[in-house]
Amino acid sequence: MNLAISEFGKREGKKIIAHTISNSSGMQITSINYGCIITKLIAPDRNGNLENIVLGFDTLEEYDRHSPYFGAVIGRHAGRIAGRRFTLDGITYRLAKNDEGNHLHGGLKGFDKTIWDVEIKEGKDSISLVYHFLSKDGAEGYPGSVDVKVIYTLTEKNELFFSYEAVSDKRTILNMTNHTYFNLSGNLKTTIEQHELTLKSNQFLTLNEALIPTGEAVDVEGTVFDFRTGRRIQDGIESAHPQTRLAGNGYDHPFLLEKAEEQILLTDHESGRTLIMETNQPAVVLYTGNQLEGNVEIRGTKSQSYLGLCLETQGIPDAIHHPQFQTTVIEKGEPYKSITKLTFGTV
Ligand code: FUC
Repeated sequence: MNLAISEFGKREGKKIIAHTISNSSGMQITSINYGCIITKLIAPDRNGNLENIVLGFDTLEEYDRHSPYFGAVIGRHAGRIAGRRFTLDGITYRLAKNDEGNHLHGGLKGFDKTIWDVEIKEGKDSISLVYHFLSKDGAEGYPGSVDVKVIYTLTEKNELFFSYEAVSDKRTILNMTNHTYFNLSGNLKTTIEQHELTLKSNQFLTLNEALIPTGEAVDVEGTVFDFRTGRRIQDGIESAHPQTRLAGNGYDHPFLLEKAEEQILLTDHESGRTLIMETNQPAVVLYTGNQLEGNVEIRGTKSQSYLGLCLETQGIPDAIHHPQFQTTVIEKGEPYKSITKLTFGTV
């Protein structure tokens, strides 16, 4: 295992540092202590070619101008919160407004726009980056001071762990995830339309016009939301299903995950790259980059819809308004722990 450190830029008078961890197969992750953003992830294809498989930039300015959360950690609460308010223990909290009348991905200065402390931990066959920061009581409108850690670990076995640990000094809501856009073709050779996804999920959550869960969980059976035996992303893009149409011709939906091994499998048959994801979280939001078109160059490639897809393992978005779903409330002093293991391979 190897670690390289470089300066990425400056923010709020502080140096932003990029750490690059690599293993002996050539797998490599670069992340910065601004938003815990994963700027680059390099993995071998079936012939051993090492290429980048995520959307990212090489400067902070590009992240400021063009990034719909590329590679960033999301918090305090992933997804949209309806009406940007919620009531907990009789108190109504008003959250920052950053998505029409709603609150999205933690607000105006969410965890994705925060400068984090960083420490390096070296294991026998792994290296971890431990990012830490204290989100103050009232930040973006949320109650409780929350002490947060995000840990990225790369191992010799081409595994990457995303772990999130937190503890609050008040009862509050918390739902963290990572917003990496994957494109397994390598160096953005193609869009993700031909990527095949397999999900151990029997139900998905329908969305309203504002892309917020309606509260209804629907069986995937007989729909383009049925990924249980594998399905190309293209099916949902071309589908006339009102839910994929509403999401901008694609997916932007939470899927409820079964408790099982290999819950998520993404395959690019062209390059042979595969990604397996396993999580302790109840859901994954599949976002297929439906809004990625724009006059933006991403490391020399013009951005377009479906250039990358996100697999955001997390709790249920807007769960605070839907008591029938698993809660995202955390108790005072109770440790929050979310973990997702990503394993990269080839076929
Ligand atoms: C995703 C989606 C959104 C949004 C954004 C950039 O997670 O749920 O609709 O466009 O992030």
